[in-house]
Amino acid sequence: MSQVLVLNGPNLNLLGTREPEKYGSSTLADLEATLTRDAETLGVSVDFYQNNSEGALIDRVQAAKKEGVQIVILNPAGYSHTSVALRDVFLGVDMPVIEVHISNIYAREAFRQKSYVAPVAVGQICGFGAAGYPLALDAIVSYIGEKK
Ligand code: CA2
Repeated sequence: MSQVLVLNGPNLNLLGTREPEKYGSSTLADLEATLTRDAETLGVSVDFYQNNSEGALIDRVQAAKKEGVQIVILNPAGYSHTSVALRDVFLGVDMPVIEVHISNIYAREAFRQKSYVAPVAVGQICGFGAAGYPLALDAIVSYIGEKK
């Protein structure tokens, strides 16, 4: 069974508690429950990790490679716009990544319109709210199928 890791960056543990106009009213736990159900239907295994620290996120990707995870769904949050190191780990361990943003980063401040991860990602989904994560899971199933 294909293994997928869903990785969420800084402050996404606050989902559903503040700024619902930007990030919706679903909590991270709601989102993970939805993805767990979807993964069962799609026949993939899904694991979750959220951390507010750059190094912890990088360590989790390196560990995922050793665990046999095939692909990561990543919302790098604020690190999207700053972190060369979080981009480099995907190249370093040769792990495909799909980037997700809840909001449309291209319709927001100029500093959010550049993502360091985007050029090394298989693709990016943004602007569809929390629904972007299940969309990414669907996309992954096709992507993994095509790679077989
Ligand atoms: O739209 C996205 O998914 C973002 O990655 C969210 C980040 C932001 O820095 C990116 O530019 C776009 C912010 C995550 C903060 O999440 C919160 C959620 C609820 C309440 C407060 C913060």
